[in-house]
Amino acid sequence: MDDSLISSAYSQALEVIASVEPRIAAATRQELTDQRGSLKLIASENYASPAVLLTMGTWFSDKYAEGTVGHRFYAGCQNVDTVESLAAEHARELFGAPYAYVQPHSGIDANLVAFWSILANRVETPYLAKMQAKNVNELTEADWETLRHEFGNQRLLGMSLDAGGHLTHGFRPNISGKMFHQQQYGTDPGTGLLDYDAVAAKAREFKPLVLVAGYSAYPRRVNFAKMREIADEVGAVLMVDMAHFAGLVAGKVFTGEEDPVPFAHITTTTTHKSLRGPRGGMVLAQEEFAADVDRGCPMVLGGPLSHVMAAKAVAFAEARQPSFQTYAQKVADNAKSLAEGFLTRGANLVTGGTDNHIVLLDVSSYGLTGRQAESALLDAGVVTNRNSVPADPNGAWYTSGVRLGTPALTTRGFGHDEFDKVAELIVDVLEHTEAGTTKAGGPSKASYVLGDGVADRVTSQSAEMLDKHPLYPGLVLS
Ligand code: DSN
Repeated sequence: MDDSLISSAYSQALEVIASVEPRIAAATRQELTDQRGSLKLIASENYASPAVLLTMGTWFSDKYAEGTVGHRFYAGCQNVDTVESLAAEHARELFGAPYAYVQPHSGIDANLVAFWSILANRVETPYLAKMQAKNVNELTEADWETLRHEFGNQRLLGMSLDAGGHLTHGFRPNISGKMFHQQQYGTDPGTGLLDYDAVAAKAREFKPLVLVAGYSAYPRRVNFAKMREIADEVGAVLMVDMAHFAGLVAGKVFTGEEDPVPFAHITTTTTHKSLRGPRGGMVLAQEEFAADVDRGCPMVLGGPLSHVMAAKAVAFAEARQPSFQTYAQKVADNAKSLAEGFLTRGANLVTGGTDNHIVLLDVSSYGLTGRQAESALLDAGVVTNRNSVPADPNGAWYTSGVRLGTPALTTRGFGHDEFDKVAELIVDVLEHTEAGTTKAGGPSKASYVLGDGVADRVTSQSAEMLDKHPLYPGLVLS
């Protein structure tokens, strides 16, 4: 693509925005400057292409389109139908899925659609029979009472938050932990790895309706064939949340038993993490669940964001190119380089390494909480997020870990040497940060003291790498 086209598209768009609210145009420019000038290591972030970003900024944003393709509750949806059909078709091809639902606005929305689809599909109530007969009006008050009881009395088994699961996998403060009776499986206390026998034993005892696999902070691959065996043995539906690693599935890094799509009844994802698309969600399903998933809007979703569905189609088209497979492999290779960089410098990694895109650094050996480490790193231009480690003594707010991911900097072109250097810079910051004290002089889990000159030293060394691998290299704003 001609760089001058992108430069003029954004420059002119910013002029238009500035003519109405200059502070938003200024903040948008500043965001680009900040993203260009920092080491983005948040495992769930990436940089979408200009084509994906530009697709979101159109008049599709103005169109309501509740319903499904060809069956809308609003008139005039012919172009939205084209967009949604294309996005779903690309998604089915990309992931080899029988059915794709591209309307969810986020990962949490996608998971809600999945939960309600599973309940509607699997819970034996008069409601189900009457829904299938398409005559919901036949439901009596007694039917509704049974429905409320049955739907509210189901069990979900998911990975615990501190082992790397996600809050929507049955964590109490999330609706998933309230709408289901929930239990969690963890990881082996010695190795930090998933223990499939332990998951199976828990599933046999708990007998969940839904077994959730997938993670947002587990630095290892999962064998989804084994998870499906466990689900089948106890009669559960296997739901996989691949939000974090969808790019590694699309890019054919995770194949065979590591590819969740053939094994899961329902697979959910976001589209903006390793998949490098617009901010949004998606549900892939086996045919058996398609009709229930299709009811996502208006069941639990508001009207679809047509401009984002259009951008999903563009991103999926990009991900179907061979170059995306090269990218995805580099994401995984770079995570290994980052992990090795830490291990050779004496750092402590949960599970002792990685074989996906995540490195989970346990910062307690530096005498810091995750929150202190995250803040000190940010001072040095290294953007990360604090994260619990298994059995975290500091809980989910302060934590003892920092989660790092390679998708974003790999998009910028960082390779082995740069990620080794990133590990060196992070260790430099952590070794020169001390836990601070509270106002009363006691130990603090939040305040910290970063050594003199460390931030400047790290920032200038980062700048060399960031300059060598610019973000949106041809984009020059006038
Ligand atoms: N916020 C995403 C993450 O950082 O993993 C998932 O919720």
